[in-house]
Amino acid sequence: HLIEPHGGKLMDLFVGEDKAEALKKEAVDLPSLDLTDRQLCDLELMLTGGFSPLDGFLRKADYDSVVEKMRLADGTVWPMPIMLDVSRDFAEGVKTGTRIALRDGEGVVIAILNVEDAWEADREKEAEKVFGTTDKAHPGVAHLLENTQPVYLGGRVEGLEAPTHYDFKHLRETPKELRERFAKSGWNKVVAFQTRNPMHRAHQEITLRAARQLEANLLIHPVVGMTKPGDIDHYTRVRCYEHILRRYPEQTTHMSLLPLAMRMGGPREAVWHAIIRKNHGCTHFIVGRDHAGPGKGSDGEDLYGPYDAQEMVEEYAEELGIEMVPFQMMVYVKERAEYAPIDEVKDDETALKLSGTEVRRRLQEGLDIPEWFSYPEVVEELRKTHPPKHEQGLTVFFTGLSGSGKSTIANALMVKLMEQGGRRVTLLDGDLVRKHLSSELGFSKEHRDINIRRIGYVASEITKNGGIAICAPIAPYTQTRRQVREMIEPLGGFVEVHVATALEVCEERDRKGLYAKARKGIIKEFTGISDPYEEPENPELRIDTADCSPDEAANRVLLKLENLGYFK
Ligand code: PPS
Repeated sequence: HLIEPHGGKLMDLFVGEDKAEALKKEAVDLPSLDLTDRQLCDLELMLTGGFSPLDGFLRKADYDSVVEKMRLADGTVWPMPIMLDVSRDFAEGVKTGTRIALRDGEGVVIAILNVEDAWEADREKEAEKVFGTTDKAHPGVAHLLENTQPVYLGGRVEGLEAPTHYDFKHLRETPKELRERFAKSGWNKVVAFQTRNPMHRAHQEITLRAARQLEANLLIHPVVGMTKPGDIDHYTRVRCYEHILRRYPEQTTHMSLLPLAMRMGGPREAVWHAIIRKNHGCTHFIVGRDHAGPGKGSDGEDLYGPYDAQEMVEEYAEELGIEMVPFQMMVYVKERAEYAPIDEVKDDETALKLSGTEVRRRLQEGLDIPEWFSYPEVVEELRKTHPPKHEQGLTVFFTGLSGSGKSTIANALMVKLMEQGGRRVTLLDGDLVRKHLSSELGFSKEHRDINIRRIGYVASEITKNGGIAICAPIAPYTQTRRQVREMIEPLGGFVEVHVATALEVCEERDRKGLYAKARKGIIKEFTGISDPYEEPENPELRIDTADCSPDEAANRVLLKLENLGYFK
């Protein structure tokens, strides 16, 4: 006998093959919505019963109650609002009774939503109640306030088919499949471990201790849907998990992947995680220090206390049914050569730990990560996807006025890099791009922004694949340059070089005769003359070509790249 699902019944919202065929035909004439990755994650767990007792997206009454009281309208504990957010345009004409075809990224109809409620919510209030703050440094809050569409739809959902995954198929199991596995293997006490990070020895220690204490089996249940921006991608993580799994006693431990979109909601999220694990047939759930923590707020203070999540799960323990296994932070005690909870370390002992930030730094610099911290095969796996800086891709982004010398320096830099050899280099010069990528664009703010985003996109792909992209557009707008930086920095290096040659000097040179034409009004919207140029405030490097030759300038860029660690 396995633990009861939340609310008493494991939901399965799929309609069955015959009805699915009929619904697919009906869907052709229905309004249809292409779901975001996040919505698709929510829908998948709803359909398979991971979100039992939900039978669809929250209706208005449930939403209000969840936000205010952490309960569905019928009183069942439910901490996280799950609605379908849509634009006002889309919502126009949608009313009670409207049926909407919900499609995945490839246009396949996954489910049909029967709209029961459509409303615009007070999202500041939702943030305050659900996340305890409106600080956008909190990723869940930022998503809610900045990237969530204004109209919420709620109502029952009919599932046609599960969203397709091509990766790690053999490791993905629905609540039903996991329950069947547990039943078959006679696992009636299972402790689940939630994670969004690679697992190192401290994590293994926690899970082993929990399983031993309880004499229970262990489920490693990592999130592979969406985690905190900047996290290590799930492909790398799953390969790491596969390595560490071999280090567990045989027959005791199982790993399964959870397509959850996390909100980093700390305490409320911990309660949600517990419910999801209960639905997957687990009897116990590990909650460690700072569970599902969003990090620090914009004031530099932690958004939640380290054990807030444990306290909230404890508060609801009775109603949840799944038992929490709380853990202190685990540290390596040097003198004992073993791990221990931090509160069990004696005064004369040395507690060792490495923060996630420190691990990332060591990967970046190619520095040692000790064996007490992580198994060598796990570290090696991480090093493959996180090579040291000098093996990573990189974008050098020049910005400056027309005639400032961007192209000349960019060319010289490219040639010098080719001379060094060993790196693949692509030059995305302003004129070149306008010929090949942006030939239809003019020089309005809108068109310039499109142009820069295209350059940014191409550069991000080059960077992601380990090459060096050299860009040299004018790129006059700060915000657009920031967007490009944000797009590229997670994938490799981004070095902004402001070619700060003064307008008078550029105009004096007037190589292409454009300034003369701009002054006469023959060319409109000309940067510096009749169009703005916003100077970069914090570029990695600023060069004025009035007092240095192209050779010198390119050399300064090379030295800067060296200084930032991009060469060995
Ligand atoms: S932007 O703002 O970044 O999209 O501009 P960019 O793609 O770099 O294009 C700049 C080149 O186009 C020529 N040109 C103009 N520049 C600025 N303003 C106006 N109105 C304009 N019209 C044509 C100019 O030759 C620029 O090349 P560079 O190499 O910068 O001199």
